[in-house]
Amino acid sequence: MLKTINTYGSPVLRDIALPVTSVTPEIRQLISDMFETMYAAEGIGLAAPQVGESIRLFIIDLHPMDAKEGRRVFINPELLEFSDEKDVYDEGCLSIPTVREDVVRPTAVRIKYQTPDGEDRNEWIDTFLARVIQHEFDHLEGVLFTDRISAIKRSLLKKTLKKIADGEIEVEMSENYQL
Ligand code: GNR
Ligand code: NI
Repeated sequence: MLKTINTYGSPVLRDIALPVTSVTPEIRQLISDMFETMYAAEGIGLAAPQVGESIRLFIIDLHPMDAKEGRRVFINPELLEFSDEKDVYDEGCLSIPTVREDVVRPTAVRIKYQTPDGEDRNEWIDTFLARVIQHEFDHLEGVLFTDRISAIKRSLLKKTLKKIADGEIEVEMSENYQL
């Protein structure tokens, strides 16, 4: 089932999400719904708070067109270490439609998380995945990428952000997507 993506101004995007205590059938259904929703919205990542569930879980698929292998699920993630090296990328967010801005972040991170099968993983990630992981992790802390740009750039975006908050700019959903 497709979920509605909450946009800028929705209070749930500012909440600190709660840990997932066990992977119940409801959580498995949520994960499945999140993939469906993410593909329909043509995103490469989605955090549970974006679909109204304030729990510590996000999904990523950097290559949605390349079948199922790219699907990643991160439950109760912790970012344990960051590279000193940083880079810049023009980020977007499904919850902030039409807005893209350069965000500086560490190039690599160490992430500890659980899989849906209850396994603990600990990985050093030094590819573009590290960028998306940090963006998604921020959602679990109530942080949006627009919080990480300069005050000047943010003030230039103020009108657009207000329009999004007022429901005048909506998330585009693709009409014919493939699961
Ligand atoms: O689809 C998305 N693209 C993206 C590009 C650069 C950095 C992060 C992202 S994640 C975003 C989907 C989204 O809003 N996830 O929370
Ligand atoms: Ni986002």
